Amino acid sequence: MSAALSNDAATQLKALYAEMQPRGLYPLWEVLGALVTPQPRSPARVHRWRYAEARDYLLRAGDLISAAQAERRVLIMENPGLPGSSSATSSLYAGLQLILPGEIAPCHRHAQCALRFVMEGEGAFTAVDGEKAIMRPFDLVLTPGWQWHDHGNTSAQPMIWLDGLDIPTVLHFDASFAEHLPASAHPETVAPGDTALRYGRNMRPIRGTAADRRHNSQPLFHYPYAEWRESLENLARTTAPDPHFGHALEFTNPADGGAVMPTISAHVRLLPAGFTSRPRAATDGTIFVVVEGQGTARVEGKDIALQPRDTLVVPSWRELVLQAGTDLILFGYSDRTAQEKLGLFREHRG
Ligand code: 1HN
Repeated sequence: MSAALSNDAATQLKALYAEMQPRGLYPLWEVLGALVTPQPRSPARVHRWRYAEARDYLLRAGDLISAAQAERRVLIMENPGLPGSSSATSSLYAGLQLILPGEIAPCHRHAQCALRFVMEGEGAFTAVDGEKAIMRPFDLVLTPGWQWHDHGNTSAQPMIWLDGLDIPTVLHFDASFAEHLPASAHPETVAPGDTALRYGRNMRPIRGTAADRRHNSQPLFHYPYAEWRESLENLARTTAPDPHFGHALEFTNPADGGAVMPTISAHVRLLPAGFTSRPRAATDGTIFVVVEGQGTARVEGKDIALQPRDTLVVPSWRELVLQAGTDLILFGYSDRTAQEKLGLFREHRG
């Protein structure tokens, strides 16, 4: 407020607030500055989870509770600035899921969109509407909203992946629905790879014909490491790195050329050995996974060492500088596409 209140007015206002409060009425002028900030002021913090540490706790949980008992055996990576929220950023969730040999995580579906980014193990599957995606390290697998999904591990090793979901976003809109399939696994509908052949070759079955069996809004759900890594390698061989991103590729939805899901954007980037990015801040708080290499993330003057399989969260509007010691490959996901649809996304490139 510009001019100070008299003591008398201040006292009377206090009494007025106390009288209004039981009726659900509050003075905006007391809180306006905190509601409409000149810049984002996320309570979320920059945080890194070391993979080896989290993995150890996850395996210990695996000795005590089965995937079937837990429904999903997951350690939530909760942002220390958002306690009690089960959130990594204000809009997105991150967790590490373990499925042991022989286990099944039962079939369900929910309004929330999910991605899986494989950390270790090979040969377990996520089945989406009854089609298995056989998972290998650093594959991206989607379970878009309301698509049936179960997980199973028919391999001989533990399988661990990162789950990324829009749980806080759906909670924000009070729009959560979920249901279980009466059977623990969805009946197998087609052989693994069928969707990639039908919808992943810059072609698709003609709409409404007998072969058109996937959702029109997002038919694809498996983006294999072998494919994205080759594309990134080609960029690195043929193109100068972008000063802010290095070599970067976004995963797209072939239905509309946009982000993989309505609320989540996902990308990979390769920073060549010795590269230091220009500083950049963006409104989409981002969760990164280190795929290969070593490097440093500098945020707010603090250096965070990055090792393979570590998870790093950088909240909205924190200026990030990435330094690559060796070739550094990162996977990242954020709510950028949701913000773009709402006209909110902004970035600052320094
Ligand atoms: C979920 O359905 C999975 O299907 C993993 O694997 C993590 C976290 C919150 C809500 C639903 C899964 C989840 C989840």
